[in-house]
Amino acid sequence: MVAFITGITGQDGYYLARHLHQLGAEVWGTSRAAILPQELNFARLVPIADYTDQKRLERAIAAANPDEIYHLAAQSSVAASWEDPVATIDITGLGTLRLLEAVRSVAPTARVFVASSSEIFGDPVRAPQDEQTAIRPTSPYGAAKAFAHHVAAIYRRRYDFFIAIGILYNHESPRRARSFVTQKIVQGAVAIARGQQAELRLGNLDALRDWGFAGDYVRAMHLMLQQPEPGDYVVATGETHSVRDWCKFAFARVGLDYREYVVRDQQFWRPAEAVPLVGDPTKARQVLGWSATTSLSDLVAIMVEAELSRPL
Ligand code: NAP
Ligand code: G4F
Repeated sequence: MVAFITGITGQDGYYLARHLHQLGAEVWGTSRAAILPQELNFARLVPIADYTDQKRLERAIAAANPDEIYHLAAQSSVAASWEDPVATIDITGLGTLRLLEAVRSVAPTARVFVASSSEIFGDPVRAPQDEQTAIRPTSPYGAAKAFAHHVAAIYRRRYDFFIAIGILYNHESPRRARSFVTQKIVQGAVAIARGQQAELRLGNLDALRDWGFAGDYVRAMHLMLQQPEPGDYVVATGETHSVRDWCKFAFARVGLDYREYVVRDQQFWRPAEAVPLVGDPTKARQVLGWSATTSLSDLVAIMVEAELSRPL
């Protein structure tokens, strides 16, 4: 089996590539980087300097001739999407359409996974959300993912392609970038415990999310492409936690009380969510036999331990 991953050096690309490799797949992956990290040395790198270059993508997919394509490449930060909404729509939204057009040209029989997001629900009408919840995004990133989600469903219907859509809720790991709140808290707590930092400035501590472990979520992506029919799946834990819970767990893990170090900063504040983003993963459990296996406290422990053992 040949798998082609866009965004292989991202958090999910890393875990997915390793998972597929363990399952015996030949793995190809795109990146703007010139080399892959050592841990991905089994994979074939497809350097892509510019994700708007559709012909380059077509040539790469044609060369790999993949059975499965996982489309992960995106500008994936909600906060950054407010800084550069046009680039976000281009890469995250139109980038998905370019990928689907490349599939139509050179790999119409490949099975395709498209990464959608719980951000498509924006300020949702109800919690938990499922595959039928109304799509009404509230950020440029959410709008870009809503476009990607719709166009993937349209291509599935119009061309009868096997396209699975994962409505992914927040998932984290030691590979998470610091621009996301979980890694910011973990790295902040460790730096404070080491005396390298005095305080940690955060936005809304009461923001509620459904946080899982990336290693669990990539298993769901693969399972979606092994089904007899393509479909949409919410991938989530079904549990709600706050940013404050992350602070509590992460600081406790290094022997500190977060209340002495965390400072509220308007700069990182987003509008409060009336209804929390939390997913109902019933369909994934029933159809894919998938469920999240890592609790929030275990996830925090994995990330704190990884941070403590990173070379200084
Ligand atoms: P990530 O760590 O940000 O990785 C995405 C990769 O896309 C990057 O490593 C980057 O690879 C590539 N990319 C291409 N164009 C880019 C651009 N203009 N700016 C920044 N990166 C660009 O994301 P992830 O957490 O692995 O998420 C994988 C997919 O799932 C994404 O589509 C994301 O939107 C979606 N998703 C993630 C979550 C989550 O909680 N992690 C939840 C819902 C949905 P190179 O730098 O190597 O080119
Ligand atoms: O970690 P975050 O930046 O992730 P966010 O915005 O939920 O987006 C992530 O999950 C989405 C799925 O729902 C993905 F589609 C997306 O690609 C990405 O992976 O923020 C989480 C929460 C927010 O409510 C934010 O307001 O944390 C709150 N927060 C509080 N203080 C902060 C901070 N977020 C960041 N980044 N930095 C802060 O200082």
